[in-house]
Amino acid sequence: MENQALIKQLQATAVQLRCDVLEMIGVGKAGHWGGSASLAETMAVLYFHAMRVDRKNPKNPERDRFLLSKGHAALIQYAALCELGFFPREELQKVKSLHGLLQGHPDLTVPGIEAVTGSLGQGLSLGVGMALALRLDKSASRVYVVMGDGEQSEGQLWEAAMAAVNFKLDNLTAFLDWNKIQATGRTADVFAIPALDQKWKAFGWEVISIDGHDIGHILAAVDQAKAVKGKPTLVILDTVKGKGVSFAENTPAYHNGTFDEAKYAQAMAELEAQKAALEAEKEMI
Ligand SMILES: Cc1ncc(C[n+]2csc(CCOP(=O)(O)OP(=O)(O)O)c2C)c(N)n1
Repeated sequence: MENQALIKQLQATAVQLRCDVLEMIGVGKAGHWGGSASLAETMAVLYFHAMRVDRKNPKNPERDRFLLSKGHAALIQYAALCELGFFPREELQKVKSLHGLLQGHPDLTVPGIEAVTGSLGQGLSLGVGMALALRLDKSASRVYVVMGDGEQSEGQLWEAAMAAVNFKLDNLTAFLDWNKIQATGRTADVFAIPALDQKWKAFGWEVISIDGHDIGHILAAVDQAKAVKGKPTLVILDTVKGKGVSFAENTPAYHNGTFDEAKYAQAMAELEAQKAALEAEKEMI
């Protein structure tokens, strides 16, 4: 597909994923809008273009592995898996309910989920193990791990960062959703870790810093990471927490916030307007 058309299509997918997340949160129930919305473009690129996934056989050995280390943002992963047909759309209405398939954090009962995640700091360790196993199996599959910036204060993560370099895991690509806000406030105020890019470089990783809402940048970074030999790659995504809904952007309250009826209607209207604008642009290509 011509690049411009692909970019437009993935932009529209990202907006659709945000709509699905908002629908899952609904009115009057708390849900992780902020850290889900900041990831929409990355999830669109990974799930709808870059990764090999198989909805009919989710455990296909040739699939790429995806781990959402910041598992509290599960809603954006559920949205992607649902749009790809891994489970019926009705499940989105039952999210976080007692007999629903989809719970607050990724769980192995959900088709397409590789591991239970959400206890922050652990996903990269899982990714290292999977990448090592795939290499032993001489598999061409790759491992993708998404971490948060608040999550960077977890010590286990840095142990995994060293192990990945020690084992020269060039089949591992990690993403850092640098949205600058964590659960209780600005990451810089809660637990400051300056110069993250330099820290990862010093640990021996290839580091690529990009605009995390620019589909073209994300596509290029994924390809660039595949070409790196002998070491893992970290893509730092400069993102806006809550992206796509004006009043929720850059607002710690929407880390795990609630939408009342009016706010929900406004949020959905903003997303629908973005969808319509993208549709109109698509016709001009
Ligand atoms: C080990 C652990 N400690 C605390 C929490 C509670 N918690 C859930 S989300 C969160 C903040 C995460 O911030 P960040 O990694 O920046 O995620 P994002 O802002 O992208 O949603 C915390 C502390 C947790 N899930 N796991």
